[in-house]
Order: sequence, then C-alpha cells, then structure tokens
Amino acid sequence: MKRSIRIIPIFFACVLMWAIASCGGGGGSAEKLQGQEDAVLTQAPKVPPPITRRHPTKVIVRLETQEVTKRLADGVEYTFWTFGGSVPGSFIRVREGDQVEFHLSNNPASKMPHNIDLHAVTGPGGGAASSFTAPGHTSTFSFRTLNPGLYVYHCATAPVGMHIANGMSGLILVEPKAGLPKVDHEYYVHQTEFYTAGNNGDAGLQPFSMEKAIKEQPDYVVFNGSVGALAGDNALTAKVGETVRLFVGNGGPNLTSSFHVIGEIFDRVFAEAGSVENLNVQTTLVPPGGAAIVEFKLQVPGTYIMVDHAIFRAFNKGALGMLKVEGAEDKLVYSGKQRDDIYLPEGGAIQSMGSAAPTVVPAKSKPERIERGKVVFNSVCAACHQPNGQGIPNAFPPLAGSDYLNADKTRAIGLVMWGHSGPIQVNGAKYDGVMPALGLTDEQVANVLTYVYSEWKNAGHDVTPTEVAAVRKKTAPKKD
Ligand code: HEC
Ligand SMILES: [Cu+2]
Repeated sequence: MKRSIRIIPIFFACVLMWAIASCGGGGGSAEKLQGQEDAVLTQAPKVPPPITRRHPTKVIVRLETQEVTKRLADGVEYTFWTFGGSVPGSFIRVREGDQVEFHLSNNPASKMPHNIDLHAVTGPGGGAASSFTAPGHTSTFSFRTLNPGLYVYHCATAPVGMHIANGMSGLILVEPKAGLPKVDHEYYVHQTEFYTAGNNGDAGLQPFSMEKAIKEQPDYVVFNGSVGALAGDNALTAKVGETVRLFVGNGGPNLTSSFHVIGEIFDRVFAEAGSVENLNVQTTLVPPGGAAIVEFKLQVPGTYIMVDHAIFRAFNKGALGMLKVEGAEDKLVYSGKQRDDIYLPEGGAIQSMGSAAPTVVPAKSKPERIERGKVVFNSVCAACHQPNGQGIPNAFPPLAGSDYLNADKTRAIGLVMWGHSGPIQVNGAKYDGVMPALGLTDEQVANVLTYVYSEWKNAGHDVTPTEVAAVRKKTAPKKD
C-alpha cells in the first residue's frame, strides 16, 4: 500500500517534466536549430521561394527603411516611407521554429526615425521597442517564430498612423513545419490607403493629410503601393489549369478590405491567415494589420480583376489589380462573351458634394483657449513631441522650455499651420526632420499654441484666432 502512494508523486513529476520539455518554449522551439542562412527578400508582387528545409535554422534578415519619392498615380507623386524602398515592404519568408536575427537599418538620408512591429513576434511591441532606429543607424534584435502563419509587419514609431499611412507595412510568412502544398504561382498583394492634401487625381507631389487620415477618408486605396501597380502590363499572370496562391495583406491604416477576384471563386482560404481553411469563398475580409491566404485553380482564360469589393475604392480610388490567364477556352465552364472592358477603371476624379463646414463657437477667454488647446495637443502633437512636451532626442524637438518656440510667436504660428522641414536648432540641439502640415483651423492653432505657451515654463503668450488668421493670409504657400 505504502509503495503505491509513493509512486504517484513521482509519476506526476515525470508528467510535469515531460510537459515542460515538449511545450516549454511554445510550438517551434522543441526542434534543434541547425546552421544559418540569409533570408531572401522580395519586392511585391514577387514572393521568395518556398522553404524546403525540414529543420529550423538561424535566419539573418536585413531590412532598410528608406524615404523615397515615387509615382502614386499618373501625374501624382508621393514621398513614401518604406521598408526596402517600395510599398509594400519586402516579403520575408521563414519557417516555424526559426531563430530570426533581425537587422533594421535606417538610411542616412531619412528624415524620420523608424522601427518595426512584426505580428509574427512573440514579445512586447512585436520588436518595436528594440528596433527604434535613428537615420544612419542599425538596430538588431532576435526572435523565435513560435506560430506559423502570414503576418503583417509595420512601423510603430509615433505618430504610428502616419508612418503606416506613408507606406510602412508589409508581410512576413512563417511556413508551418511541414511546408505549404505546392502551387504553380505565388504572389504578394498588399492593400493600403493614402491620404493626400489634394483630391484624388490632383497632380504634383502630394503631402500627407493628417486631417483626412483621422477622418478615415483616403483619396487612394491601392494594391502594392500605387494605382495600377497590378494592372495592364503589371498584371499577374497564370495559365489555364494552374493553381495560384495569393498572400493578401492589409496595412490599412484604417480600412478593412473585402478582397474579391471578379470571376473566380477561392477554392481555399485561410481566413485571417490562421490555420483553419475555409472552402469555396467569394470575398474574404482582410482587416488592417491582418492577412489572408487565398488559393484557386484556373479553368477559363481571360482577365480576372482583383478588387476591394467596397467598390468605389476599386473604380474610383485605385484598389484594382489584374490576373491575366492564358489558355484554351472551356465553353462548358464559361460560354458567354467576355467583356473585360466594362471593368476598366472609370478614371474621373472624385466628385465633391460640397458640405458646409461645421460652425464652432470660438473660445471666449484665455483659460478656455488653454483648455481646448490641451485637447488638440494630446490628440495631435503629443505623439511626436511627447505628453509633457519633452520631445525625443534626435527626432522630435522639445516644446517644453524651447528657445525656438518662445523667441517668436508669429514664426511658431506659421510652423504649426504649415508644418516645417529643414534644419532647425532648439536649445542648442540640431533637428532636421519633418513636421507635417496638420490641417488645423485658426481656432485650433490659436488654442494649441496658447496651451503650449502656458505649460512647462514657456513664455505664457496668448495666441488668438485673429492673429492666426493674419499669419495665414500673409504666409499662405502659393498654389499652382
Ligand atoms: C509627425 C510628428 C509631429 C507632430 C504630430 C507635430 N510635430 Fe511639431 N515638430 C516635429 C518635428 C520633426 C519638428 C522639427 C522640424 C524640423 O526639423 O524642421 C517639429 C517642430 C516644432 C516646433 C518648433 C521647434 C520647437 O521645438 O520649438 C514647434 C513649436 C512645434 N513643432 C509645435 C507643434 C505643435 C503645437 C504640434 C501639434 C499641433 C506639433 N508640433 C505636431 C514633429 C511633429
Ligand atoms: Cu516609420
């Protein structure tokens, strides 16, 4: 009798040790790492080759953030902030259980610091805190790929929304241990929105509009970084009888994609890029910061149009791509006359419906201005200049006790109204970044500056909407 009682605790201890040994580090870490390799990164719509090894390894990923001015639409340019030189960011492909050594470099010509939050990372911030990188620097951190799947990565430097809206998102695929079934074509399709100061179609270099981004009213919704990036000569291709796998991502920053291929049914979808497969799907939802894997076989030749089925985005804002399929007709599957033409972009700028601006009763006193200005500061300025106005060294100058701010009220009004780029000196330190035009009203500029001047031992100036209006009139940038 006594003996059996003694055996029970030993038995439980063994079970416990077995559980720790086999589940300890999570899914992938039970296998032993072997060797080391450099990750092959590709630009959309290309995808790195499938992983054929059947063991985990140490993978070195080198990615560079670059700020580049390129075409957004015909006649329209934009200064994109990128991972790897284009939007979306370079595609990264690793295997479950791999040890990823990540080197994030920020090009010396960058105006902004950047970092990376990979949704494939298990750990605080997804790598963001360990990868904050000033221009001309490289940050290194490591992570283990514990869960297989297709994951979004994005910049998470304040203001996060602005970095993502300027193009800083992409995909990393963590292949399951057994790999993915073979298909004939794999492509990378990534949806994002752009918020421009001008309207859709307005020519020239378009600055980012924080105001439209906050309202979630993009002028462009696109696949792979620009209008037409997957259309016409840039269309994806396949042949009748072949299978296609699309790695579909959505960087947002705001809109959920209703991803659909006109004239195709997805044979298989890994919704939300998880491990559960769904069969025979017409349209799959891809949320901002999420992805899906869709697979289908092609039976009939023709041009298949990929859209966000929130359809004004497709025909009026750019969320339209093409898959051209060659091969023999199969009249049994599809017999009618195909009319690709009706799906071509309708072009045409967005019509404006002309809405009256809401009337705001102006603040009646300085204390009221300060109170309202605090709200503006916390929702708009604090992301960069920090909640106590202390700034971030080498990135965002301080507003607290700033000699630059306190020396010249009129200059400060103009700067908050129009933004600022180019070198400036604050309390002896040099800054050469970009403060965006924030699209604030005269009232908001007056309120926020009155608040800022009233805080943190600043000069205490009162700034009125009348003063702001006068500066706006005198310093308005010329429009062409
Ligand atoms: C996207 C980040 C960002 C946001 C948001 C932002 N700023 Fe700035 N701000 C900057 C940067 C970067 C500079 C330096 C610009 C340069 O180097 O040319 C700057 C410079 C300034 C300066 C002059 C330098 C100083 O420290 O005195 C003032 C004043 C200022 N900002 C006020 C504001 C106020 C008020 C708001 C909110 C209404 C705001 N900023 C929002 C990034 C930002
Ligand atoms: Cu960034």
